Amino acid sequence: MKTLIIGANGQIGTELTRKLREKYGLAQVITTDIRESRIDDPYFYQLDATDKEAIEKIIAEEGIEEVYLMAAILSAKAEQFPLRAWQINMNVVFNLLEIARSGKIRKLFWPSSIAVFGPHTPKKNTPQFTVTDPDTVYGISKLAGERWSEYYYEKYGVDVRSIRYPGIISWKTLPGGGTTDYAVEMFHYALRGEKYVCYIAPDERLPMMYIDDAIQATVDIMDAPAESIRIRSSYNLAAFSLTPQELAGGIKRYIPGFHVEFKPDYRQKIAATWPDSIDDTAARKDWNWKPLFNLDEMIRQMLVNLSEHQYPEIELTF
Ligand code: AKB
Repeated sequence: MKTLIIGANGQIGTELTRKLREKYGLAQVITTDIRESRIDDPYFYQLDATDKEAIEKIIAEEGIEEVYLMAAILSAKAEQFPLRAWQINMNVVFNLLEIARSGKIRKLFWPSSIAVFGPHTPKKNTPQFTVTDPDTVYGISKLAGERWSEYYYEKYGVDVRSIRYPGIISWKTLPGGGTTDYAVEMFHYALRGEKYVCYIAPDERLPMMYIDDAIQATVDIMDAPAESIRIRSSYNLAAFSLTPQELAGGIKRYIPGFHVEFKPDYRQKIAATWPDSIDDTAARKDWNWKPLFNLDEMIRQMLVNLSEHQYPEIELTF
C-alpha cells in the first residue's frame, strides 16, 4: 500500500512521515512539500500543493492509494493574507476530494481544527455538534472543508477522514503561522535562557496535544474500518488544555529562571473565540481514541527531547 503525504515538511507532516515509514517502509511513503526536503529523501517531490496536475501525476506514477493532505496556511498567518489563504486552503482540499471522487485514490485524510468554532460556541467541553461560527479565514476554510468532505462522502462515497486538531506541541519541527505556536516557542526560549514575550493573555485556556498523540490519532483514524467512521466532516479530539501561565509555571519547575512577559496581540483575539476544552466522546467511541500524554507528561517529554537533541549544552534534572 503506497501513501502520499502532501506538506510533509511541516510540524505534523514531518512526524507523520517518520511514523508511516516505520509502519510501511521508506519507499512506500512518498512525500511532497513546497519547500526543499530537509533530509536526503529519495521519495520526495518538491511541489506546490495547489498544483492538481502534478499531484495527479505522482498518484498515477507511484500507484498511490492513500493521501494525507497536511498543507495549509494556519490561523495567524491566514489573517495577514486572507484571500490567498482562502484560495490555498480551499483549493488543496477540493483538488484532493475531486481526485478521490474520480477513483484515483482509495482514502483521504485532511486535518480540520478547533478553529472551526467561534465566539458563540460553548467554550467548555465543546460538543462534537454545536454552533460553528468561526471568524477567522482559517476557521472558515476549515469549516467549509468539513462541509464539503461530508458532501463528497454522502454524494459520491469518497472515503474521507478528518480530525479537528487542537494546538499541537512538538519538539522536532517548529509550527509556523498558528495561534497556538506560543506553546512550542516557550520551550525554546526557556532552554536558551531567554525571556519569552507571549502574544496570548496569561489566562487564555486552549486545548492542546502532544505530537505523539496527534500522530497516533491520525494513523488510527485512517486504519479504522470505514463503517466505524460515522462522522465524515471531522472529529473533535482532546488531550489536555492549558493557559500560557500554567505552561510557563510547568516549565519553571525544571528551569526556575524562566521569565515570561505578556503582550497580547491580534492572535489573542483569535484564541478568545476558540474553546477552552473539547468533548471527544465520538472519537473515543467510534475508533477508540485515547490520548497517552497529559500536561505534565508533555512538558517532561518536550524538555527531555529538546535538551537531549537540540540543546545538549543544557543539563536538566528530571
Ligand atoms: C493554529 O493555531 O492555527 C493551529 C490550529 C489550532 O489549527 N495550531
